[in-house]
Amino acid sequence: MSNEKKFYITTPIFYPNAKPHMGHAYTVVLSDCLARYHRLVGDSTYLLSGLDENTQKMVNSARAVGKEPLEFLDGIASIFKNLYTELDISNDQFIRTTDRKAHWPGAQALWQKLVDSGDIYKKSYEGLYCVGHEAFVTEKDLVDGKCPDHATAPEFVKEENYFFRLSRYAQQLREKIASDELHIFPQSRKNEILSFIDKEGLDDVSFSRPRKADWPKGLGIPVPGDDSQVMYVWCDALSNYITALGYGRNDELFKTFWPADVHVIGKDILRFHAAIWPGMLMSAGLPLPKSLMVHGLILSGGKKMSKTLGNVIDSQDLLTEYGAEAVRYYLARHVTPFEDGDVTPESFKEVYNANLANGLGNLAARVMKLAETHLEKVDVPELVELPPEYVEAFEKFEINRAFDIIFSRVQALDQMITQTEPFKLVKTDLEAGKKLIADMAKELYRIGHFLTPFLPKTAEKIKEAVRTNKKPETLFPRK
Ligand code: ME8
Repeated sequence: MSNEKKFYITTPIFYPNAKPHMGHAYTVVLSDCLARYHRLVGDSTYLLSGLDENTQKMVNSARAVGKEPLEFLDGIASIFKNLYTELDISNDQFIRTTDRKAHWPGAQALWQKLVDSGDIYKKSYEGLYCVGHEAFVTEKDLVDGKCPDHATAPEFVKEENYFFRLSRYAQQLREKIASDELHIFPQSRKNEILSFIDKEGLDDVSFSRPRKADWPKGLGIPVPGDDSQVMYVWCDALSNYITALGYGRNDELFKTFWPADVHVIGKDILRFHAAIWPGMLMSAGLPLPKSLMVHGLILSGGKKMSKTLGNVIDSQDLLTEYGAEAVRYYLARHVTPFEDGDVTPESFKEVYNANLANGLGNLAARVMKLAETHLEKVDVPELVELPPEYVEAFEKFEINRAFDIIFSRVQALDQMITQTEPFKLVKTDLEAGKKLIADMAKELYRIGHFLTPFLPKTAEKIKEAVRTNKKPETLFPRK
């Protein structure tokens, strides 16, 4: 099925100031489903994820537990990596922005391009810095003097910084977004950023901070030519999308995979990705990403689930209780990607029992029990064509819809068994009964195939069961 196409997909690089939670699991599961889908259709696919490490938040968290920042980072990084392994995330690379070999040369090369374009200048600046956002905020962003997202008061900062001339690119960028050259999904987020540009324009951005005396060596990328300054964390972080491909050091992957086909992000970081990042790329004369998939936020008690707010649901608890496939199932199908949604342990259990234990798992057992009893073998289809509406849903990043399409086939097959009663038919018309059962087993095989992007292990077990004509072990025990 190979068609020589490439697909480069990225997740945000996360702040390692605490353990990952369901929100992070959500982004990486959606990204992984997309990556696995593109591998399924034969695209040469690259999935990147990682950590955004040169941050004040992380230093504060490390010190709060009495650890050295770099040591603290290694601990959190291994927790993230374990989560990815458990969730079966097929990332090709895990980039860390403290990585001086993989990340720093590219970030500095990109900075130099911005300098060469005349887009970096020095100015003294005073403003309010929200450590939670790792960004300057203004009075009008605050409620009762506090950042409403982080429930903390910003710090007043007065310093001399390098600035990036983002304002220069506002109009050009507006056109690229309006024309979908940079395609923002969903439409509502595209409108949001367009109206932001129209109302407020794009201000130049503070792009460096004075090096903090209490930061350890090895944290913070020095500004080329000025060691007293480190790159602003968002400038450093956004560049990961190209440094990971070897930009500025060994271009091979970069040439193959850039521009990104999609950056998957949460709506909280839309402006950084829809304004600052494309601005940097334009300044450097590099192609823009083709699209942004901007998903909603997972809420807990009606508020954004966040480490800073302390209302997280630990993905580990659900993983231990239900397993990775169930967590992937819930996140990919039952959280609507483009809206916010509350996740509760109760709803998790309900859909698990209804759709996995009693639904898919039970169906596979029923069909394969019939096949094993009445057939010698099943001729599995050699080439399984993907339903066009499933392909279309993936192309629009409507991952839950693609998943629903497969589950409607699960239901249809279930109904077919109930209506046609093949276990009775084999008694009255053996050949017709066997033909019916073989058709059902083939449909089960196709369902297995279509499930590959979402539930890779279950998909393989189902296909294997049909291939070997054997009822599989219980796929999803009732809880
Ligand atoms: O913003 N629901 O890192 P971060 C859904 N380092 N997704 C959520 C979520 C929630 N409640 N909470 C977090 C940063 N996420 C920067 C990014 S990229 C160059 C730098 C997911 O650790 C979602 O993808 O705060 C969100 O955009 C991202 O984590 C923010 O992660």
